Amino acid sequence: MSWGYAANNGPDKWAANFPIADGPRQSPIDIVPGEASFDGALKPLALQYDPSTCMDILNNGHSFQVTFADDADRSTLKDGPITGTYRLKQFHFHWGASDDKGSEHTVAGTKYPSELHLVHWNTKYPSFGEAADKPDGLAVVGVFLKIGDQNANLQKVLDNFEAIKSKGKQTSFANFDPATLLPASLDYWTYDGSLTTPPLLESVTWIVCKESISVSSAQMAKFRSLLFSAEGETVCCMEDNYRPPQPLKGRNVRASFK
Ligand code: E5Z
Ligand code: ZN
Repeated sequence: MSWGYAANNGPDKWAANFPIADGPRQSPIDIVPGEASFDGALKPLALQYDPSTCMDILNNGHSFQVTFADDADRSTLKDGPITGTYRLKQFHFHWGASDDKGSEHTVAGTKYPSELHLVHWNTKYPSFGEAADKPDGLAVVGVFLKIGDQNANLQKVLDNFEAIKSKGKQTSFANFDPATLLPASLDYWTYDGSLTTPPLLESVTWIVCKESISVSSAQMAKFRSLLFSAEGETVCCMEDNYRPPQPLKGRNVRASFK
């Protein structure tokens, strides 16, 4: 059986096939602001995104992802806690069955309805696949979603959901600027972690934004209109596709802000 988020193949079962699930730097974590150490040496994030690198939207059966051309340094992340240039590969979300849960990271135990992940890979390696299992291979920027005003930029993505309802479906999506999904402040917490889905590789420098972005409850409902299931299979709504917080195991969480 392949991994998922159901009782029989969900986060509690992943360790059977992916023993790194119990490793020293797993994600997500509960971020306790009072225990994070301010680090004045942390640089501001330098994000440079080219909307023309946006390619398509895919339902991969675990989430939906917007994929970017990563064959040149056109959409990049630099500075912050990282060294060198990381290229944007894709962004995706995690969410709940209702608005009271769904984020992967939590802040002092508080869950948000959803969490956006912008996934970048270190160009000191030749490809995403080569970077994905290196300790400094990936950098993921996490952004919490809260319920509030409808998000007009996110709506551009949601307007394509009819075409990607079931697992394996893909549709072209051009000229989208992922920077329009970022909060006004790029203050962040950072720590060394992992992919939050199998293969749970311990290769991610996590950069979690302090400030959340707004989304309407109707937009969250639209996330839940997607399906985990492929066409022709028993219909299964895509929801609760998040991993809960994992043990910190002595790791340091640093803050870019006081
Ligand atoms: N939720 S997340 O941001 O932590 C995240 C981001 C990216 C992936 C998963 C979770 C992802 N998964 C695809 C499979 C993968 O990209 O990681 N492939 C790795 C290739 C590899 C061993 C290289 N495997 N060596
Ligand atoms: Zn993710």
